[in-house]
Amino acid sequence: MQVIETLAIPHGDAPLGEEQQQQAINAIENGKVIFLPQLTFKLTALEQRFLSPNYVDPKAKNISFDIHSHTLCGVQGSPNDKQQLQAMMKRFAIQARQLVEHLFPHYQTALEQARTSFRPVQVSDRKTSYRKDDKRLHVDAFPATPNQGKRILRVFSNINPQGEDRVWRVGEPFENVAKRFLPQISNPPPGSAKLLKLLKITKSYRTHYDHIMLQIHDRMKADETYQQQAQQCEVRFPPNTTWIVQTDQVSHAAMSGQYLLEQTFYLPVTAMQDPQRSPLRILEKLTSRSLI
Ligand SMILES: O=C(O)CCC(=O)C(=O)O
Ligand SMILES: [Fe+2]
Repeated sequence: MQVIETLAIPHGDAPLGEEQQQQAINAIENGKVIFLPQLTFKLTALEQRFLSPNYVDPKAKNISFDIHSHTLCGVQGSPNDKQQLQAMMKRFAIQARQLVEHLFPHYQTALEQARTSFRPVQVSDRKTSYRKDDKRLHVDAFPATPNQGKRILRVFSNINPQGEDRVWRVGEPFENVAKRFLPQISNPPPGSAKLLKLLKITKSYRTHYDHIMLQIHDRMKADETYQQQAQQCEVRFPPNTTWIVQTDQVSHAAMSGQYLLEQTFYLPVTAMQDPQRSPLRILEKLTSRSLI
């Protein structure tokens, strides 16, 4: 199975032909990684100093930025450092948005821009619990931020200055993952979603869809046999390249690499060219019930 779709576009704002736009939307909705080998995010001379793990709060694994509230989290440094880091991440956020709007004009009005992250910590050195360990194959699901069926679309740029690739493994199609793990998943205890919301453990209501996606995420990561034996392939993203993935659908694991910028978007399923390809509709088909 081919997991990568390579698109030769030199700039995020270069006009795309109808054919290239169709290629992009088909690839992303079919669960492929869109790889843009020519698309580079450039740091200014002053920003080069941020290519160090020293600006991330040791308790956080990355620095995150919210373009709506203009807040930076997980950062340590002088007010000047923080201001420049924020400017760098904002620039990436704006470029990522332009890129996605150019590639997928169909999504433009429905896209919601979520967090931007800068990941300056070497992935292979990171020690965490299995649930938080992104070196294990998983599909994304966020415990505190239910997305209620919306798609998670992420733009990544490797900005490593030492020639180091970002190395991923990409696993089997979502429907196979779902068929494998669904039989193990039971309903949440009655009233638990309301309680989680009341106690502010979740930012919004954890729908049945969110419950299943979190369970799939956790069970994939916890299953050592699955990690080793599931169909998978290694994918390497060299420095100065960009890639786009719907990480709720594409089983992935980040094995090594340092210095990555990432932008998350949410997209309602109804904005897709073919909503039947979404994890929500696939899970609804497999469970024969409505999940949101
Ligand atoms: O940091 C990376 O390369 C990807 C980690 C991951 O699993 C994600 O961002 O969803
Ligand atoms: Fe992930």
